[in-house]
Amino acid sequence: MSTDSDHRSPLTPSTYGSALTDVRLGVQAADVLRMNDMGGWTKAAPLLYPHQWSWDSAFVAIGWAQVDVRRAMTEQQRLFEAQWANGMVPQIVFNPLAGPESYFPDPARWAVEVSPDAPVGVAETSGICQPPVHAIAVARIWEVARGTEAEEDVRRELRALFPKLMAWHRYLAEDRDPSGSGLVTTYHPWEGIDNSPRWDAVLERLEVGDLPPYVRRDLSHVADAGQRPSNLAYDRFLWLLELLKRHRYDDAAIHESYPFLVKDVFLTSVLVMANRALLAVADAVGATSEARDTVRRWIDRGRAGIAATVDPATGMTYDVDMGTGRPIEIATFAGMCTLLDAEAPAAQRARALQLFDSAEFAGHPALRWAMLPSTSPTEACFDPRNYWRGPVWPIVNWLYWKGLQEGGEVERAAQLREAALDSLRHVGFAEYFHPMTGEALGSAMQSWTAAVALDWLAA
Ligand code: 9WN
Repeated sequence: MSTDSDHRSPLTPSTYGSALTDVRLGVQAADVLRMNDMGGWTKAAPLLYPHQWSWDSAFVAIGWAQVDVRRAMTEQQRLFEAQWANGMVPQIVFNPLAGPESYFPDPARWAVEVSPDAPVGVAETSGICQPPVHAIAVARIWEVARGTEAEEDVRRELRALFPKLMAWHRYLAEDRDPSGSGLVTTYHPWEGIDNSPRWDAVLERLEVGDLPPYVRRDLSHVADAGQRPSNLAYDRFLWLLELLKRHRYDDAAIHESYPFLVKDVFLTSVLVMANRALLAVADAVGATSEARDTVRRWIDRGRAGIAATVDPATGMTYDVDMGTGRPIEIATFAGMCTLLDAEAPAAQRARALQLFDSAEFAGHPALRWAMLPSTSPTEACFDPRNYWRGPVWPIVNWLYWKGLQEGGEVERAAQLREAALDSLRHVGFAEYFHPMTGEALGSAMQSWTAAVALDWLAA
């Protein structure tokens, strides 16, 4: 039976025009990855971030998968070469060719050799970690490689990576949660969401001691300091680094006495999502049933932990400040974490989606695109140009898009993808952007922004 749409030309001027725009966007995104490619690993950004960052490299691998699937695997292999003996994948693997002036804090300031777990003779790293997007990336690489001539090569490499991913998730599920609460503890704002107001109260309690002098390197690479954390925030970040070093980066000692311990709902939800992805990787490599059971246990524990953080009044998932035992009641993108877990109870997901689309978040009437801002425009501390205190971060929206899609909210996911692609066509591959005006902020040519553009285009 023929329908109207059968008679419509697939190349009407408008569809042809937007297809061309998307081809251009894809070519430009791939160029950003190539430009930041250091041969096996990718700089997070050309100047501001001249090293390999952990969760950046996972997103970057997702982008590479659309350009060269083998190169995507190499990105993750290189990162995991610097994995610590306790399973931790470090936040930064330093570029040996970049001088000490290229970024601060540098390896000397981290001095991770005080820990018996730090890798020796492989690479210099920092002493903390970031959200575990890696298994999500690797599962995506596998999806792309299947049915292509690269399939068996990728499967072989997955076999080698699988135990490392297990060790990484074990580290988060156990060493970062010694009480078995289901919630992963974060130790430092640099574990992903640097100057988010989620950390303000904890940081304000901090008494900064005798801090060795330092020079910030970040401010010379952005248009104005108002887009980056304040000097006071930097002092506090660096004081925490000193304390972690005094604890020799030992998780048990850190959990015992350390002033920045937060049960982090976002980190935990990414781990649940990553564990679900790890089950798909387990299928590809023929993992043991014991390994699968372990992963399922981690998922159940994480899901229960997240459910316990839902605030009955607002429906938001709130982090828990271990210093006070109290929830951190700030409206940020982390409040709808339930959406990252496709198998969370339907009623919980429905409530989170309502919140996502409400005027507090993506439904705020002043937003240029219906995307999730890092902090709600209704919060007093909302600052639309400052880093994690208001701007939109495309990678965060990618994670929510994925959570919506996996959870079967396919139409909503498609709308989010459309909004995101439109924002990228206008803003380019900025690190983050102003939610109301679309002003590009932070670094230009940010690798992970280009990477999610490539994945969205392919979706
Ligand atoms: C510190 C690299 C990283 C991201 C973080 C983002 C920012 C670094 C910084 O850049 O943090 O890790 O110097 O501000 O907050 O999420 O991984 O892109």
